[in-house]
Amino acid sequence: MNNQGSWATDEFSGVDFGDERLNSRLVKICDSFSDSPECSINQSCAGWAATKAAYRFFANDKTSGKEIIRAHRVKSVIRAKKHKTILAIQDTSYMVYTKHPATNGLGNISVKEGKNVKEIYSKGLVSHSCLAVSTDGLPLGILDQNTFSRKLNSEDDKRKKNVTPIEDKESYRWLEMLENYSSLFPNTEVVTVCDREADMYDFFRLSDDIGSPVIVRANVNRAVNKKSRYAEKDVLNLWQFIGQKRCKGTYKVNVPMKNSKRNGTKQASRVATVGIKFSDFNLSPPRNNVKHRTETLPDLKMSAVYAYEIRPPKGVIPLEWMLLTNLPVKDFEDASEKVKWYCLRWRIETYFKVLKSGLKIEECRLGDANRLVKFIAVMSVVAWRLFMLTLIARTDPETPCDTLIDKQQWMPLYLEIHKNKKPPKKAPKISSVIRWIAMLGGFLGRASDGEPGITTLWRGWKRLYDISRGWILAQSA
Ligand SMILES: [Mn+2]
Repeated sequence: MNNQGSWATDEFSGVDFGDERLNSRLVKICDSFSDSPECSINQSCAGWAATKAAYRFFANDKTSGKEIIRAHRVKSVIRAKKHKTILAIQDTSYMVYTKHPATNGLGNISVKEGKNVKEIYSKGLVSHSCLAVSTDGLPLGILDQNTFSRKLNSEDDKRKKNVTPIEDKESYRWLEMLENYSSLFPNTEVVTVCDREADMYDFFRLSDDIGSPVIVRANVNRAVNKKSRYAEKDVLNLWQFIGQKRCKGTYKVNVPMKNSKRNGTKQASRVATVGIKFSDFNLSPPRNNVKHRTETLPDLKMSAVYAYEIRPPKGVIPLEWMLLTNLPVKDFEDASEKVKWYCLRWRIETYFKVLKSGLKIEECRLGDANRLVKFIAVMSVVAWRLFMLTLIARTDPETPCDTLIDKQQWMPLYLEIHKNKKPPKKAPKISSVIRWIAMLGGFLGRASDGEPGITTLWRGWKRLYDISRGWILAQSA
């Protein structure tokens, strides 16, 4: 497709690999991938020359995943600036490439054993990303990405686990990323949201030190409000301490459908009512933190917000979150806002789903881990864009669609849905267009159907691609 004025031209206007041809190749690759999501490089790039150029791009030493993400981040920061508060959601995804034994440089990753996973160790890459999301749920872009091959810990490393400073551990990735993006937004409040893996004293301390707040789901039932770093009598653990507080009100949470192929769990979507308790508390440094040897580690003033499902339906795992934050939690309104923001953490899970089940990045054969890292960076931006388009219909429904998608897409889409009624001169609004795309994917749009899901939309996008290609061919005939 014609690259002039394409979204990728704009998104990567600041990219600099030190070679103009590589810069424009990135735009071409991005456009072809977003025109035909879920296809291999060979299918996406029209013709042999373009395919060869794409392979050369990923193999070139001058190109890097870091530069791809950096250029995209500049635009993400501009998008974020329009918001008073944004959420920076960090999470790790494991890209499994076990099916491609010929790929060089992959590390070992462990995958939880489940119904369909027999082998616990697989070959693949670890990708830690930060997705910026507005407080009404619109994905604004990737703020940072760190994709790497994991070295399997030796027995020796395992023994030293407790004496290794955080800077030398893999979990340092959470801190490093927080530090990297926190200074980019002078006038926007950035709240970092993480799951239980980030429940680490060092993470909270860094957050305090640099003044960049976090919300993290608690993993450790630590003793709270201690007076010293040593064992104490009569101290309460976090869950006991918060459990004693009174419920200050209830809040409704939309729990998405759970359908995990990996361990075979299935759960329908539901609206859960959660009770909310909260309190301030002092978080003490863990006794075994190696930094005790060289410095005095402070207690941290934190708040805990506890959300627990009231009357969960039979057979479901009740929702239960203990959230830790260094943002002020003075009343029920503050507390429920933190729960609302934590719910938006699901965005990054869905985003990874777009990347893996939608764009099928685990099927790419580039033969080398370094090339895959760059490929994952490009696809991450393509996935962000598709994900943003499907959600903007909910946050900014009135936006004219032509500010976001090509005429070559919405025109044939209109004709397909309206059975060749003449298309309007003015571009329809984005919420209608997204609904039509969902209908191509099998969405019936009845009152009881609610919002179309990401899988339905995905099927729709793929069909739209074919329809649009046919339409362009017919126009040029
Ligand atoms: Mn995680």
